[in-house]
Amino acid sequence: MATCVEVAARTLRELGVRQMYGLPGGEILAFIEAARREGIDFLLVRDEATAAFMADVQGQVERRPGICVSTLGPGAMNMALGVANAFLDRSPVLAVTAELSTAAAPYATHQRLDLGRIYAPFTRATFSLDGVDTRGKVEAAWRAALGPRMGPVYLGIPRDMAGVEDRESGAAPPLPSTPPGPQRAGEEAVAEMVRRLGAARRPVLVVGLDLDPRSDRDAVLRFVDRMGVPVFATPKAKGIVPEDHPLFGGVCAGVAGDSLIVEFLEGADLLVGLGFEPVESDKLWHHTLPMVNVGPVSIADGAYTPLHEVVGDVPDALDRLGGVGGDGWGWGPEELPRLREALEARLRPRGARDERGGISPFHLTRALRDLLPRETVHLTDVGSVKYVTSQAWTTYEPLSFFESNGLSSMGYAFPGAMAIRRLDPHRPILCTVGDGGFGMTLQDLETCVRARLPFLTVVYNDSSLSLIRVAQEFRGYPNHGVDFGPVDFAAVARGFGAWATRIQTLEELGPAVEEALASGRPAVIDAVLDPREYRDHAR
Ligand SMILES: Cc1ncc(C[n+]2csc(CCOP(=O)(O)OP(=O)(O)O)c2C)c(N)n1
Repeated sequence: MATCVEVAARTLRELGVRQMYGLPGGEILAFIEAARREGIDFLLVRDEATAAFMADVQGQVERRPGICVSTLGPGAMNMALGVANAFLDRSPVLAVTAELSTAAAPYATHQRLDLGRIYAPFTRATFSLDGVDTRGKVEAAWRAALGPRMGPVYLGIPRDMAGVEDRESGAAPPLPSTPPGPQRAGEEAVAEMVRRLGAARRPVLVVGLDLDPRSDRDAVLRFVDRMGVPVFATPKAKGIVPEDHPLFGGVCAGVAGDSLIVEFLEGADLLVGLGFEPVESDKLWHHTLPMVNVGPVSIADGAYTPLHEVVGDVPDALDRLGGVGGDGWGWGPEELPRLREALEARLRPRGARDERGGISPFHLTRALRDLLPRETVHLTDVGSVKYVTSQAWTTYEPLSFFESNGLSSMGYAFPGAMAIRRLDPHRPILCTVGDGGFGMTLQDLETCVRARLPFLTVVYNDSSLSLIRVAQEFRGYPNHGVDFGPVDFAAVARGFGAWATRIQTLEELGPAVEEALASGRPAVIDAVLDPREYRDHAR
């Protein structure tokens, strides 16, 4: 007979799980051992949040749950950040933690936290195994992570489940491990959308994270071409519309040059979301401007409801919207190019460069784009760095740009790059991260060295929490509590066994990138920045 943890591990294996990320404590060892015996690999990382961010990015790419594992108490609390990120980035994740032994729970207080309740607000469902119907519970957890809207699910394993023989109660009927896909959208909803599109004079399209980047893409591009109006992408949908498309306007929702984009959106008479998800919008234009949406699930939430929604299978719905559009739109031929020029001017540094040296973040981003292949997967961290990279880095393919946006958490990009490398040993990968964000995750350079996960990280190093420094300045507060001392991240990275160098000028970038890639090792370029242009980007 199999124990509860053995059944849990076997079920995961049968669901196709091949790897998990985490950091153990004694209480979770039996589960990790059962998984090992099932052939599920466990990658030890140096912080549980790293494990959860990795599971999140893997989940986004594979559209099936990534698995992160921690012990109870402190490990579970550390992991919570990455799980919360998966919740607001709509990524399927199974977050497995140990729980207090069920026998001891009524008496023990050491490390006792009600993890199910702690995780509940930022997961789709929570489960705790008790040795009964374990297969059904693990399958239900898996299914809950997949939809209707994807997200993380919490699975607690009490310590004593290692020795408990599992039994089937016969009460839980087996269910398919994937939920059904979106239904065909209703006729009336589609007809009403056709009417609204027909009545619009100046519509724009907003492509968002609720799209399936693989299966929805072709229909979205056909729709964009049929409409023939400006199209914008939210950060997490970057690449679904190639950014050299003549109708592409820019990245909307809280990145560099946002006020220019919002002004442009205000000049539209209808925002047409294609899988738009309001969780990406850090402002309220989706609420204050007239917005309709076509998506796989409803985006009505709390007091927010779009003017009209078509909910269901997206490619089918878009194709049924027919040959809308034509020559009648009220957009002048110069309006989109004018926005693109204004955005470019907003991104470019103005005036003389700082005589103390330092590289322009905009020019650094563009130079990296020129140096790296078109299909590079770029993961960027939160901060001013994300503002500039999201707007200035051109993305051409779906799933080739990743950032934390719903939660906007620092410390995401580096683990995300680790996950991409685990999934694909060959694809070019770039991780861009501020010195603040890198300081939160750089210890996992050692994991990259140990597990042979080579990729290029470029640190946008300005010894400051720049985005917050700019916000402080805008509010008229004195500089206080936002600047770090200088760190030589190249020296630190070498200490972890990585290849690394430090650059002070843009001319040094090309040779540095070449050497970094030739090294075949995890590589860090510590780029010393002149961050003054960040002030303009934040407007
Ligand atoms: C975990 C976490 N803590 C705090 C914040 C608030 N925050 C947003 S951006 C930012 C500054 C990031 O600094 P850095 O990584 O150096 O990037 P920069 O802004 O300098 O480009 C902070 C503190 C956050 N988003 N996530």
